[in-house]
Amino acid sequence: MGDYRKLWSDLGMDLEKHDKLCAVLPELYSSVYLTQENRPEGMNYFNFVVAEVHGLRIQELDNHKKEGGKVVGTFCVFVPDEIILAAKAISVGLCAGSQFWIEDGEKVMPRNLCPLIKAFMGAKVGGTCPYFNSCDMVIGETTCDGKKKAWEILEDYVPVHVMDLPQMKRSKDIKMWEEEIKTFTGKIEELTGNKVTVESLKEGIRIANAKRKALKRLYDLRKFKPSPISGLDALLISQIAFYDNPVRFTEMLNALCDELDERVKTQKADTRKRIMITGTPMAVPNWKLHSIIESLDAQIVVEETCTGTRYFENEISEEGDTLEDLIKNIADRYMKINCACFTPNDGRIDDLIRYADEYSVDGVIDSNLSFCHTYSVEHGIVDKKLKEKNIPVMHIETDYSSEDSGQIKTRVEAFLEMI
Ligand code: BJ8
Repeated sequence: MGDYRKLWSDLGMDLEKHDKLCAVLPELYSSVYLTQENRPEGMNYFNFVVAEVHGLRIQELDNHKKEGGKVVGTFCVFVPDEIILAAKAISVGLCAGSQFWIEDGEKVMPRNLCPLIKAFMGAKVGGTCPYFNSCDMVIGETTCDGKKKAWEILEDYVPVHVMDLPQMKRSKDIKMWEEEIKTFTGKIEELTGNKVTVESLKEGIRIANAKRKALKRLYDLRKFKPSPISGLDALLISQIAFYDNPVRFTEMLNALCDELDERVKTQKADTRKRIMITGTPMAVPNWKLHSIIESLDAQIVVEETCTGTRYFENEISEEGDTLEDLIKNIADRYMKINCACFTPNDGRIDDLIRYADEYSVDGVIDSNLSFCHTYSVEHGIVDKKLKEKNIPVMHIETDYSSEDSGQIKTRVEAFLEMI
């Protein structure tokens, strides 16, 4: 990575603390990722993106801002990127997945809270995330209680706009979500000084749909036996999708899929168990569970999470001549995401049963970040419904620390033997 210290300092970051983070990440990445054998050539681009995660991409954001553009941070797959793209702003996902940020997060948040929330708060409070410090505004949402209340604290550090996400999916809720997207559009127009037009919104939809299509293509390739790409690599690609330039990302992912198309023609079957992960999102650099599972005789072939299928399933229709039409299409697509914040959330169970079949899954691991009540409570239903279909399932509750890694490994080993 080049020298970006001036850039980081101009962003108001704590350079000394940030140096400590920069010392940990490359080591973690090489031990988890670069030790994998027979990785596709196309992963070199994603290696490069990780190597430059606090460098080149931040430089791109800075250049965009110097030309008068705005950067918008998000924490949930319900925030419609299409609107941000239509207003010529850049959207970056800010969910944080490292234990490094927990200590600072706990200075402003209770300890018995989901690590994802403590980590993103810590990244901002400690001044160690250049993405956060590049944001002109961040978008919160009323999903779980922890996030909902975190926005009130975060407002002391950065302008926040909160989208009111319904908790049910009746037609009046979908209508309300449409109204919420309209308010959000006004807010983004005000921030950027750019009007969202039918043309610019159609272009935003096209860019986001193309990214979804490429991710779907990758996941379809994972249905082959064996999958031509590790679960670790697929997870990394999904994580990068949240902050890379979407057009370049789509192009590079399609190039990787071209390579995988060839790979599936020559690979041989193996004995590894095919695992589906479901549950809470895994924000970068949370590779803990994937690296444990794939160090055993198993391959992760699909993630029913927001860093997996929930991010890309269902495209948005471009049909319509007015902003009203397009916003309705956007609301319809987003309300198909099956997050445990909704009640009921039967769509998630249907997805799990369908994916188990489509991806020829041998077993499901329901992975839950500690203190995430919605997903933890929903595990009871996941467990019951999957067992009714004779699909083996296990539950893991964990955080970002490595203290329980040995114990998780033993439990997963036993599960793999059992299936
Ligand atoms: S659509 S999963 S990205 S809310 S922060 S709910 S882990 S306690 S992230 Fe999410 Fe949107 Fe739903 Fe997806 Fe639990 Fe933690 Fe809350 Fe979390």
